[in-house]
Amino acid sequence: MLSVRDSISRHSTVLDGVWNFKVDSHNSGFAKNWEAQPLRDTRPMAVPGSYNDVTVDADVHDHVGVVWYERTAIAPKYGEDRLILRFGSVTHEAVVFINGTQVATHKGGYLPFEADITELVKPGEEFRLTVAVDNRLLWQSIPPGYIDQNEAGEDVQHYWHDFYNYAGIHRSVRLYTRPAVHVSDVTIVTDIAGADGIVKYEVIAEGARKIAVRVLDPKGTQVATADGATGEIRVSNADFWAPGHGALYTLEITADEDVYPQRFGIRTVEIKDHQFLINGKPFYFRGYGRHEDNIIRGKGHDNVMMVHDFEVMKWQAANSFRTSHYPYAEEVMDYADEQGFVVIDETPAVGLNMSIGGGIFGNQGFTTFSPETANDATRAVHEQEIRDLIKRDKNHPCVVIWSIANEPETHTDASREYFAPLAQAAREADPTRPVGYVNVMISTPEKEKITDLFDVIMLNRYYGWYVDTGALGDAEKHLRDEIDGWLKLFPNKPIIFTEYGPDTLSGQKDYFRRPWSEEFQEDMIEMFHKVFDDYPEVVGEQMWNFADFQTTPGIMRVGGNKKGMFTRDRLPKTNAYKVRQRWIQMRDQLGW
Ligand code: GCB
Repeated sequence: MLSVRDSISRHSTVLDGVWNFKVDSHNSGFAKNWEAQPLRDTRPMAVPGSYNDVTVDADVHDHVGVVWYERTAIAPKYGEDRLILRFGSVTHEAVVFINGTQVATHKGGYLPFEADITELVKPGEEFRLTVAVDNRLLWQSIPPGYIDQNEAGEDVQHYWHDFYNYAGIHRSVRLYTRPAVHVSDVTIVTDIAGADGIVKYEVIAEGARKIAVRVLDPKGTQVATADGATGEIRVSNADFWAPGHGALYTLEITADEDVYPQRFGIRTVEIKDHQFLINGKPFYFRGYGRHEDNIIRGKGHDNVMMVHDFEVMKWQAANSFRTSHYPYAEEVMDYADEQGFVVIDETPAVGLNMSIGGGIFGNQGFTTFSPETANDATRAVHEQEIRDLIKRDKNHPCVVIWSIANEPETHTDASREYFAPLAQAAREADPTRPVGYVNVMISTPEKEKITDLFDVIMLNRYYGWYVDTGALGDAEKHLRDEIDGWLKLFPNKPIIFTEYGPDTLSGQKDYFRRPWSEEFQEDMIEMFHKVFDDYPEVVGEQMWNFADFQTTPGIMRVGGNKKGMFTRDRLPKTNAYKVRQRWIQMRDQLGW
């Protein structure tokens, strides 16, 4: 889905602010047609944001089910154009009403959706916008979960991913106008020929009589034009997008009356002899798995936090991150393009593994893939998530790998049956980028059954923490053995470590450098880095996690997951300085 962009033919307004809010305590609002009237007995709620931590009311924080948001707005003048209401994301399911009439439903908490509301409003008149938001996770949602009841008969949500189930209207809500005949999609694929860039484009604009494009360089100067819905353009002496160099061109598309500016970067991505090449040069990933997580806002997008996080990552000389474990806000992807950050873009398929729980161990008492648990319907939802993610993010030069799942079950025949069509779907949706999934510790090379379907090996490993706890000598041996095992089976696939690191309580000091201390984090991370440096096939280190983050409570978590390089308020743990030194050195040696 195209992002909202202003142009001569498109105008947008943002509907963020303080909305009315109401918890549907008995999940009976739909039956009672709450949308038909203005909501009664509401309380204020900020949009965008997760609602959970905004109030200090457990009935809001812990509610399982539906909450309602509402506001009024004035419809703008849109003449012959269409008026579109667009949500960046609503977690996890949304039903949207205008003056009581349903205009959209959407499942999946991390991708955008929109509705044409032209016929339901009148320019200059006020209308009521009501959004019912459901936070429930079930076996047929991505991520999955299930609900049972406690002794008091209340619903209890269970899920298997290690981050708090924040919910709400997480990203901006916009109203925008566009002509009835309009650009609805564009795919841009680039190549490099010497000093020139090759730009292939394909525009979809149903009903358009004439389609023309022009290419603007990063300074905004027109450098090429072409006619037609598809074409190939040569940009001579191009300014290539590269890690650390966010050079962005614009393909300005005109389809009859509509003008849509699509940004892109000219760059190539390729895997060759276990190397990961960007613009033909070996690239080494330095960075982290991250979360959209912050104090009070939960998963609500916030530009202040976004810019700050990138500043912190740059301070540390990181060059990349993974959008663990779901698609991030479009603003983040745009900013990564601009800042020249390299991104592994992940679907929300996390927690599809009944052999592990929040943390890593513990059989969950279910079979992962079965007619009653993750089944064909789950897979269809998962496939849609893959397709929709690729549709949204395909033109971002920052995205270099699609990660179709995090730590799913992959050691059974059922898992191969589940994943083979999904790997295929990702390749169909984007034949130009490498596809991978992120592998869990228990899926060792001897047991794992799906790596041959993918281009890269992405490993989350916790030697020294969940196994060999505190015993770094043993941990190192086991880590080396495992890498050797992968190389034997797949000598030509690059390996990226997408998670490693111990929980570390900021301020916990220890002469004996034991687990949970800041000293132990330094030692364990240093051991991993020493091992990585011995293997040219290891082409990336993304530690877990950029910052501490919120999880469900449990005996493995103290106020959340503490594996951050930084605290939840983004202050450095001791290890951050050490890693900074290493990464600055690497940046100086390898280029960005
Ligand atoms: C993992 C998961 C991540 C967890 C992490 C941990 O392997 O991918 O979501 O937060 O381990 O800290 O246990």
